[in-house]
Amino acid sequence: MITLYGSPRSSAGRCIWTLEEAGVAYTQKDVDMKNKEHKSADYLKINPMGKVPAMVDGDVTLFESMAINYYIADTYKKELLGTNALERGLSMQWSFWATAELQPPIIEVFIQKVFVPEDKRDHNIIEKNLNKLPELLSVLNNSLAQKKYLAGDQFTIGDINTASVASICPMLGVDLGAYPNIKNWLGAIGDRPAFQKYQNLRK
Ligand SMILES: N[C@@H](CCC(=O)N[C@@H](CS)C(=O)NCC(=O)O)C(=O)O
Repeated sequence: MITLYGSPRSSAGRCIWTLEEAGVAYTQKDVDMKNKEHKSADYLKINPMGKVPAMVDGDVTLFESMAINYYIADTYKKELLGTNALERGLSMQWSFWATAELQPPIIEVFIQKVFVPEDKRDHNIIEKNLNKLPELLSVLNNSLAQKKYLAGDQFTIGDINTASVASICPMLGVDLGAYPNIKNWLGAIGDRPAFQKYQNLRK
C-alpha cells in the first residue's frame, strides 16, 4: 500500500491525481506544517528536504513530485508515461516546463494573494510575475492547437503536471479567455473522474 505524504492543496496534489489516474490503492497523510512536522526527525527520514510530497511504497521511498509521478506511472499504469518515444518525450518536456517555467511565477502570485495579508502584499511582485504569464500561456496555447492532450491523443503525466499548475490561474484572477486551446484542454481534463476527485480534495 502506498503512503503519500502531503495535503492535496500542496504539490502533493499532483501525485494524488496521478494515484487516482493509476487506480492504485493509497493512503494520504497530512503533514502538519504549522507545527513543523515536515522538519521533524521522523519526517526527515522520509524526505531529507523537509518538504511535501513524499511517498513510501514498500521498500521504495521517494521525494520530488515529478519523480513520484514518474514512479507511479512506470509501476502502476505505464500508458501514463506515453505509448511511444515521442509521447514520452513530450510528456517529459511539458512536465519539466511546468515546474521550471510556468510554476515559479504562478507560485509567487499565489503566495502574495493567498498567504500574505492584504495590507502587507507586495504589488510589485504580483505585477512582475503576472507579466510573465502571457508569453508562457501563449506557448502552451499554441502547442495545444489541434491536439487533445499535450502528447497528442494520449493523456500522460505531462498533462497532469502541467494542468495541476495551469488550473491555478483562474484562482488567481488570471483570465484564460485569450487562450481557447488551454480552455478546451482543461475542459477535456475536467471530464476525467480522477481529476474531479483531485479537484474536490483540494477545495
Ligand atoms: N520541488 C518540490 C517542491 C516541494 C515544495 O516546495 N513543497 C512545499 C509545499 S507545496 C513545502 O513542503 N514547503 C515547506 C518548506 O519549504 O519548508 C516538489 O515538486 O516536490
